[in-house]
Amino acid sequence: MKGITVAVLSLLLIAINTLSLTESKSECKAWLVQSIPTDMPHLSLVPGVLSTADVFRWLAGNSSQKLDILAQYWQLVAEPDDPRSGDYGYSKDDMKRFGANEGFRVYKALENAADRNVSIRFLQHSGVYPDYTAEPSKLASGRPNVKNVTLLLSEWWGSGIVHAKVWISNRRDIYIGSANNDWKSLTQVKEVGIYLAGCPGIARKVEIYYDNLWKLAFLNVSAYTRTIWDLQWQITRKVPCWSHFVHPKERCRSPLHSYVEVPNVAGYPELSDPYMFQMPIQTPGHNDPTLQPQSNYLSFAPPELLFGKYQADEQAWVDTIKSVGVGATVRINTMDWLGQSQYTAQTVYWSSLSSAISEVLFSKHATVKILVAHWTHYINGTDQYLKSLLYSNALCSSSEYNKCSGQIEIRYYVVPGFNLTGPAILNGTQTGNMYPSYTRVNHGKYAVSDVRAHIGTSNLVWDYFYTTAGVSFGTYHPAIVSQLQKVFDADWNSPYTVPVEPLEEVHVFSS
Ligand SMILES: *[C@@H]1O[C@H](CO)[C@@H](O)[C@H](O)[C@H]1NC(C)=O
Ligand SMILES: *[C@@H]1O[C@H](CO)[C@@H](O)[C@H](O)[C@H]1NC(C)=O
Ligand SMILES: *[C@@H]1O[C@H](CO)[C@@H](O)[C@H](O)[C@H]1NC(C)=O
Ligand SMILES: *[C@@H]1O[C@H](CO)[C@@H](O)[C@H](O)[C@H]1NC(C)=O
Ligand SMILES: *[C@@H]1O[C@H](CO)[C@@H](O)[C@H](O)[C@H]1NC(C)=O
Ligand SMILES: *[C@@H]1O[C@H](CO)[C@@H](O)[C@H](O)[C@H]1NC(C)=O
Ligand SMILES: CC(=O)N[C@H]1CO[C@H](CO)[C@@H](O)[C@@H]1O
Repeated sequence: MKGITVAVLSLLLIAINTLSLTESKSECKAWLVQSIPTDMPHLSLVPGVLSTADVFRWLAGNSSQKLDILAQYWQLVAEPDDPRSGDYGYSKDDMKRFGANEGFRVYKALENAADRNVSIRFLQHSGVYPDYTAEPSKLASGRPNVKNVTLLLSEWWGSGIVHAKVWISNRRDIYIGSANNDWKSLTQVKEVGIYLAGCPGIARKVEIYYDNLWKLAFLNVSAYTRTIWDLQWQITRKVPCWSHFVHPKERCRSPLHSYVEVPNVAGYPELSDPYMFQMPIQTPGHNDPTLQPQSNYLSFAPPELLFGKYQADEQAWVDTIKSVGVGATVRINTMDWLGQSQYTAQTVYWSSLSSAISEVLFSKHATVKILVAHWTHYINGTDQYLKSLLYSNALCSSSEYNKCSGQIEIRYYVVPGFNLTGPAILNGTQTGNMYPSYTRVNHGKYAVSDVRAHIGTSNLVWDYFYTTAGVSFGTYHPAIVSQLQKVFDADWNSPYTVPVEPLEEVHVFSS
């Protein structure tokens, strides 16, 4: 058993060395990518950031051999004439003003790639009402070069979905970020991602994760899942039988690529040395004249889909927070924030990120700025968790023994028009809505310290790290770090944010 582990590890090391050699000769380029909702005239634009619609069109347009897409759902083509749609009842002029044509153009670029005989794979969750998987099915229909698969992670983890948004073209060009394959994600929702062009070494690694998900879709779920007592999270839940949450004696052999074993430990502990790839990346959107090789990483969720020595997505977020220098600032942007689970049968209490934030507040005097979305589908309970986090400011200055001068600041991001969303006509009646359903929201998921940038696909809620498919790219590249800080600051300093107020302090023993 030990011999096998050592052999696997040395193979891994050889693979890692080969990767860094080939990659250092390559011309890997990275750009930050955003979608900015219409009608936000007071948001200052950061130069050199690409638009999601352009990047999606280019990824499809430049694809000549292979195109792999991971999506939660598809709604690239707007449906203002479908009474079941959240787009219903808006006029052609309205749709044009909303930018719906950008989604249509991405769909056409995919259709063209399909017609060029590019080998295409679409893997998605079941999609959303009313279209579900209509778009990928239509693209696959009658085209043997296009494969589409629906993967329901709830069958594997009890709850959870495919939530990663990833495009890989020609095994070298990649998008990772928050944007769905939805016209609204291009012009009505605030999104942040990264476009990596000419980066075969990174693409190959993301493709392994893609292949793992593809494989899951064809395995016999009942043969490969167990219901277990999860020692770490203190709930009973369903997991793949190779999960490290399953006692080693009952664990099955993983049909996927293997991941480092940590004996005598339940679950997936933090790795002291997660795999980082050292390589130079050009940043044409924000020039870094030095072009030194920097440390970069990928991280994945849920942990049962990890391979090699990659870290779990939760660790990559925690390590990004903890990467902050003494007296420096961490910026965190998310749609949802909860210190617990959202969709599990039993509720998990989850303090991983808030603990990391309070730790750097105390020990490093860090400033932590957090932007959370406030919109139509805002989750109840968010405000209480944010206030509980803000209470660390009171703890920080609670005693004369404390040498703590950090500061947590939290703001809601309120996209104007968020409370006037929905179909224009419902049951034959004008609703007075100004924008279609599921629009006008800050949906990006990233963190950036003074030294490290992390761009992900997951909301900051337990489920996204333990039952839901998510991918992040992270880097210590100074140009990417500084440009991502600028993207955050443009939002933070805009008129579209509102401070979250701390709880009133209650003095109990005032003698
Ligand atoms: C290919 O990508 C480049 C940017 O990387 C872009 O300028 C070009 O328009 C794309 N080509 C097509 C056909 O989409
Ligand atoms: C499409 O590609 C496949 C495999 O790459 C090839 O076998 C097939 O002949 C191609 N079809 C056309 C119409 O070019
Ligand atoms: C799936 O696995 C279950 C449990 O091992 C078994 O009973 C069933 O026959 C399998 N189904 C298929 C299609 O192989
Ligand atoms: C959230 O709280 C509001 C106000 O108390 C209530 O109207 C709404 O139904 C709640 N939403 C959910 C999903 O529980
Ligand atoms: C929508 O929200 C804005 C800003 O919070 C508020 O001023 C306005 O009154 C709200 N409108 C409706 C219809 O609720
Ligand atoms: C619209 O009509 C349907 C069927 O007639 C009904 O079930 C539904 O509740 C109505 N919705 C609203 C918002 O009135
Ligand atoms: C899983 C899934 O969505 N499959 C669809 C793929 O596309 C074909 C059309 O070619 C549909 O028939 C499938 O239902």
